[in-house]
Formats: sequence, C-alpha cells, structure tokens
Amino acid sequence: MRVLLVDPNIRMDTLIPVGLSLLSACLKREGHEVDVFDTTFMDSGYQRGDIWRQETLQVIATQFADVGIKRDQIDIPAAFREKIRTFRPDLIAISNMEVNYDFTARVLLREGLDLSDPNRPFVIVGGMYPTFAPNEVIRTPGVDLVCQWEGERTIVHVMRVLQRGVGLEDGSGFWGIGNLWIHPRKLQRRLLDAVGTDREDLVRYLRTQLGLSEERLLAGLEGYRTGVGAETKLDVSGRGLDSTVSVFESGDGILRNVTRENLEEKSILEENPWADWTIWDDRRFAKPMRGNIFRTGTFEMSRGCPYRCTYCCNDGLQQLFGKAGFHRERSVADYVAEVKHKIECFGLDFMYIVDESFLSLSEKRFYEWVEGQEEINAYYRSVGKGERIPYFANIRAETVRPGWAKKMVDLGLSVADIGIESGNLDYRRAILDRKMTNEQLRKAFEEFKESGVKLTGNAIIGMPDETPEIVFDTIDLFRLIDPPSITVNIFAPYRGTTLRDRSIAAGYLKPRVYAGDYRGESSIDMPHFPPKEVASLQQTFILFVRFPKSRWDDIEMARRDWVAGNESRLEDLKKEYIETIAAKYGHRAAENPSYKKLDYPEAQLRVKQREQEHPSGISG
Ligand code: B12
Ligand code: SF4
Repeated sequence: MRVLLVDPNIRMDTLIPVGLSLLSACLKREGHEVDVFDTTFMDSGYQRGDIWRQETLQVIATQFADVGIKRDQIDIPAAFREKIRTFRPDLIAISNMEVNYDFTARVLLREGLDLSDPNRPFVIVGGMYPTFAPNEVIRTPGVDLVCQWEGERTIVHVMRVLQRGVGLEDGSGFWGIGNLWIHPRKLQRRLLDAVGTDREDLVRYLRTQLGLSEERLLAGLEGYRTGVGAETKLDVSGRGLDSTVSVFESGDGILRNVTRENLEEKSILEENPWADWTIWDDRRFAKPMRGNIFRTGTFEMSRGCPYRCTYCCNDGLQQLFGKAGFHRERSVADYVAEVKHKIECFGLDFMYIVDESFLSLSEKRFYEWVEGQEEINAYYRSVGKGERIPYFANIRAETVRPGWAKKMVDLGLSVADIGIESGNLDYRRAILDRKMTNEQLRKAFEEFKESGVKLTGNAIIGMPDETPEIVFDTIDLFRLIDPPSITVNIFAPYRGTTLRDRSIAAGYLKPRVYAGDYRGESSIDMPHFPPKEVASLQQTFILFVRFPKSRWDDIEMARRDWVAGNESRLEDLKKEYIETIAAKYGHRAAENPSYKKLDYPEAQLRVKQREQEHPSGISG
C-alpha cells in the first residue's frame, strides 16, 4: 500500500526530519511504498526562519543562493492535489509542530483535499502539536486519525487495518492501536451531509449541533487526562494489535485509544530500523552553521529529556506519559553503524545530534559513546574526508562532568547549545523549574571555552510575569559568562506546557491562540511588558551583552527609537557591532560553503546495495 508523508515546513528550515524518516523506514520494512510531500522549498508566504536570527545579530547571514538553494514559487494546494492524484496514497501522514498547524489546516487540508470524495485517502496527523491538542486536530475537517507522540508502531498498525479494510466506516478497525484518536468516517459523512464541505460551517456545526462549546473543543489535554466519556475495556488480542486497551468514547462519537505501551514496553529505540533519508530532496541536507553551510545528517542517540522545564514539550510529554521510562537510550553500536553507513551513502560532513540533553547519560555510556565516536572518526579519515567529522549537540549545564567537555571537543564537537534562559535565579527556579545555580552555568561554559569550542548560550525573554528588570539580570549573567555565541528567543506558549497554562490563567493569552515561532514572534501580551518592548530587547540583547556598559545609554536610546518606529540609530549600532566585535568572536561567513549537492541517484544506488547486504531492509 502507499503512504504519502507530509512535512508542512513553512519557513525553509532545513535538516532531515528524524521523525518522518523513521516512519518511512518502519513503513518500508512492512513492504509499503512511501513518498513525501515536502513544502520546505516552496514559498509558503511565511518569512524564512533564519532571517530573525540574522537580523538580531545571533547568526552570521549565510546565503543559500551561494549553494544554489532558493524557494520556489508554487501553488501549494494545487501541487498537493497533483501529488495525491498521481501517487494515489492509501494514507496521508502529516507531521506537525504548533507553528505550522494553521497552514496545514487552511492550505493543505481545506484546499488540497476533496472532502466530498468518499474514497479519499485516510489522513493521520502526528507530531508535537497533535500530541497536545488532539481534541482540536481530530475535529479538523479531513482528519481521520491523530497520533499522540511516538508514531512508529502506531502507523504500522494503522496500515494493517487499512490493508484489511474492515471497520473503517465506524472506526472500530482502529480500536486498540496505541496513541491513536479516531474520527469515524461515518460520523464525518453525517456532518458533511448536514453542512456541506465548508470548513467554517463544519466547525460551527460541531460547536452548535453537537453541543461542543469552544472550551470543550479546545480542552485537549484536560479531556485526555480525564478520559471524557465512558471507558470500555476491549480485548483486541489476535488482531495483530496491542492486547488490551481502554477506549474512551465521548458523546460526539470520537474515539480515543489511551494506551501508553510505547513507553512502558521494550524501548522503541531498541527496535527501530535506521532512518530512511532516500525520500528527501537533497537540499534538506544543507544546514547553515556558524557562517558555513554543511552537508548535515541528523541522528538520535536518546529520546526524551529527564528534566521538565516549564516552557518545554518534555514537561507536557511527562504529564501525558509519566516519567517512568520516559528518557530512553539507543544502543551505541547501532548508532555508530548507522552514522558510518549514512556518511558513506550521503557524503555527510556534519552531524546534528537531536538529543535534547546529550550528556544525560551514565559514565559507562559516555565512554562507550567516546569509543563509538572514535570509530566514526576513524572511518571518516579512511574515506579521506578529514580528521574527524564535526558535530552539534544540546547540553544541559549540570550534566557536564569534569573532563567531558574536553573529550567531546577532541572528538569533533564544533557547535553546542547550553540553555541559560533566565539570569534571575529566583525566577529561573520558581517559574521555569530550572534548579541549576549561576555558578554551575558559568562553570559549564568555562569547561568548553578552555577547550576552544564555540558554545551557544540560549536566552528566552518575554516569559509570563517576567519584567524588563529580569531580562537585564539575564543580560548581566550573559556578560559574566561571555558565551562565544548567543541565541535570544521570545517565549512561545506551546500547548502542553505549564507556562502556557500560567499565561492563560494570568490573562496574557487567549486559549485559542496558536503559539508563534520562538525565533521572533510574541504570542503573549503582558500589560507590564508588551510585545513591542519584548521585541526591542531581542533586537538589542546582544548589543547590551557585548558592548561595554559605557555604551548602554546609546543602546537604550536606539531601543527607544526602534519602539517608536525609527530604526536608523539601531542599524548604526548593529553595523558597528558587526565590524568591531562580531569578528572577534569568530562570526564571519565562509567564503566557500561546504554543502555540495550529491548525485542522488548514486546515493540511492548505494543504499540499495546495502539493502541487499541487509535483507531486513534499510535497517542495519
Ligand atoms: C531537532 C529539532 C529541530 C531541528 C530539526 C527539525 C526537523 N526538521 O525535524 C530544527 C533546528 C530545524 C528545528 C526547528 C524548529 N523547531 Co524544533 N526541535 C527539534 C527537537 C530538539 C528534536 C526533534 C526530533 O528530531 N525529535 C525526535 C523525533 C523522533 O521525534 P519527532 O520529530 O517528534 O517525531 C516522532 C513523533 O512526534 C511522531 N510523529 C511526528 N510526526 C508524525 C506524523 C505522523 C503522521 C505520525 C503518525 C507520527 C508523527 O512520531 C515520530 C517518531 O516517534 C525537538 C524537541 C523534541 N523533543 O522533539 C524540537 C521541537 C520539535 N522544535 C520546536 C520548535 C518550536 C521549532 C521551531 C519553530 C523553532 C526553532 N527551534 O528554531 C523550528 C520550526 C521548524 C519547522 N520545521 O517548522 C518545538 C515544537 C513545539 C511545538 N509544540 O510545536 C520542539 C518540541 C522543542 C520545544 N520547544 O519544546 N527543530
Ligand atoms: S533541559 Fe532542555 S530539553 Fe530538557 S526539559 Fe529543559 S528545555 Fe526541555
């Protein structure tokens, strides 16, 4: 059967998506045919994500045009319809973050799907946004299924049901599949008969005819937690599905399978095949990093973070799935084998490790990884690519043990992030649930600085009940630490996080509002610290950190001017910063970016050769 994976990427964020690549590998292992509809290089009308970082001096402008990459002017809904017409998928599988859900609902589902066609492909939506807003997503016209969190096992089970073709109309065929919400076709059809295919009408109908209040429609997390409706225990053993499940059926006929097997059984990371990258446009490998553009591959060594910062998805995931067994690790040997294979097939010259807290691991595992990375580097040398392959990792300050920073740098660590977030200890501890001391943060940076790596310190500004004074505490801590590189994000109240709930309770955010992109969009509105003020501090944050305090009056004047709509003073300061200070921190654009397009057919051929060596498919 055929599955069309969809990445509704709206801001030209490159990097190979780990989640969809794993789903593709799982589906191919079952014998399904997979294709992808990827909007990354289509002009969606949204500004490119890295522009915010460039304009606020966080990164050096890199020119995608220099490596032949640009956004194409394409009628996206028409291209989507054409893809569906030619590929004829049995399932359309869409991956969403909060920032691109509105685009998905409006542009792809509403304009791209023919809701009146009874034989239209089934649609499943997964990723972080559906995980935390299943109640809303399942009611989007065109959506049949919603996957909460991990999708590897779920999508395979869904395909088995579609293949069997039984219980599709009333949704009963899908009962028992872990992490799944179902909107039976029968019910959808009843709605369509009643109101036609217009989305606004449908939403109105759902609200009024079914008595679903706005609150109810959006009570995703709460509804899930309390299991709205009657609970039925079902025995579905013998159907190739999980053996017992709870199904919650609410009055509106939508079914929720509330199983948590994915986290409690054998770790999914132990049974996953290797990610399938053959589905992606080669341009997705091009990742700007510190002024260069590398041929980058994405890798996962562990999944889930043991911490619970209140603005992060891990807070919500642990609320949904519990802490036990949440942080899971993959075998180092399997990881090493896959990295070598991917370097060979895809000509990588950079590794981006997606783990959220790379050093949250035991000493034994750390040294296992050291050996593994040495093996990867030896391989990299043997194919004449260089001494060692540079890599990126996310690091949490308290997890940096003595000597580890040096080891990581010796092995090729080239870029890494450490979250400072707020420089005010009380705020950081009480509101963000980040218990580390300022001294721990300073020391972590010191360890890496001594080893000569360009570590990035992350800040978040504009968080609920934060004040401009607290932001200046953060600026002071950044001045003390003096990170080689700085990222300044604007707080985004993503669904599923404690800080979102706090923002709503304080009246800073309306429950229906989508959180924006934290690189540059304010979503909350605090009377004592309005969005424009927050934005002005993002504009000037790096200047306040890097210039001597004797220049602060100039910077403050430029900030006030900027708020009033006059940008010239700020532009002059930015120019001065780039000319006099940025270069000192090594911020300069590479003359010859490393990314080169690889001859894809050849890469695919090599993957095919490997498949013959490993008959289990693309897994190792
Ligand atoms: C690496 C990463 C990036 C990379 C690469 C993203 C990419 N191309 O995949 C970069 C740097 C480009 C990036 C960019 C952004 N990111 Co980011 N990113 C991450 C990070 C750290 C890891 C992602 C990952 O690979 N996880 C591992 C894989 C296995 O998990 P997964 O992708 O979620 O997929 C699994 C399930 O979700 C599910 N699933 C996913 N899709 C589908 C689809 C179907 C049909 C099904 C059935 C299942 C399913 O199954 C998958 C396998 O189990 C996450 C944090 C996290 N915990 O995930 C943040 C995270 C996803 N990012 C986030 C954000 C906000 C962004 C940005 C908006 C801002 C930014 N960081 O610059 C942009 C937007 C990019 C875009 N595409 O629109 C947020 C999303 C919050 C939200 N609720 O929406 C997260 C959760 C971090 C956070 N703050 O909490 N990001
Ligand atoms: S340490 Fe990072 S990934 Fe972990 S909960 Fe905090 S912000 Fe999220």
